[in-house]
Amino acid sequence: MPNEAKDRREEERRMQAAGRLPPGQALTQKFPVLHYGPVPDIDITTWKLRAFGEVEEEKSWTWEAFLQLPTVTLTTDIHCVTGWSKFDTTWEGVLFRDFVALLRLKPGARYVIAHAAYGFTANLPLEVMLEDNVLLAYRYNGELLTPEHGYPLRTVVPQRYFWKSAKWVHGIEFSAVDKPGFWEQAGYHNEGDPWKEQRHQNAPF
Ligand SMILES: Nc1nc2c(c(=O)[nH]1)N[C@H]1C(S)=C(S)[C@@H](COP(=O)(O)O)O[C@H]1N2
Ligand SMILES: [Mo]
Repeated sequence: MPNEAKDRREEERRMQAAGRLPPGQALTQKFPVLHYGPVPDIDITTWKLRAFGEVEEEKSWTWEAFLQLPTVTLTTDIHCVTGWSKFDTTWEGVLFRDFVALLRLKPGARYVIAHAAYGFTANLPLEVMLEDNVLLAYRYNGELLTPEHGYPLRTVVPQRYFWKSAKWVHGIEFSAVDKPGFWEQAGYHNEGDPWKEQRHQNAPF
């Protein structure tokens, strides 16, 4: 085995032991691109982000308006269900929690459904989305997202497998009932916690 691969395996064992690399994951230095279907060609002049569902009043933001919102930058690890993890990815965007503070949620709001290009959706409980590291992200390493990685806007939910981080987001729905998203309907686990290895629907845990 070449030294590089050996070093990586060693690093993975250490990171697993240290509780940083979730079970069954391997480290990558690259930034793989993964999604179903083509990369959408988004016209930023007509793009809007719309918040709807269990809100007292629907709101929407043009790209210009969205850029006015206060942002945070955070560096976090991401974990894809296909088995790669990437450490120390740096994202800038609006903290989802701060975004929610701009709305008046109805008391029944319990789930968040991110709506993206071509009808793609990803669902999560509101309480997960309100954790302190969930972003509506539009910069990666200081640059606007590339089209493949979700330009103009994606969710970033580091504590779940990366399929829950929807690219090309244009709608945030608050819902009283859960609505399994695209990958969840395709057989992936509804919660998708990498620390519990919740990969597939029929996982024994
Ligand atoms: N709109 C949309 N977002 C998506 C997907 C998709 O198919 N469509 N795939 C998800 C999956 S399975 C993964 S692993 C991540 C990959 O993000 P990346 O291409 O930026 O690495 O995007 C997620 N977001
Ligand atoms: Mo994925």
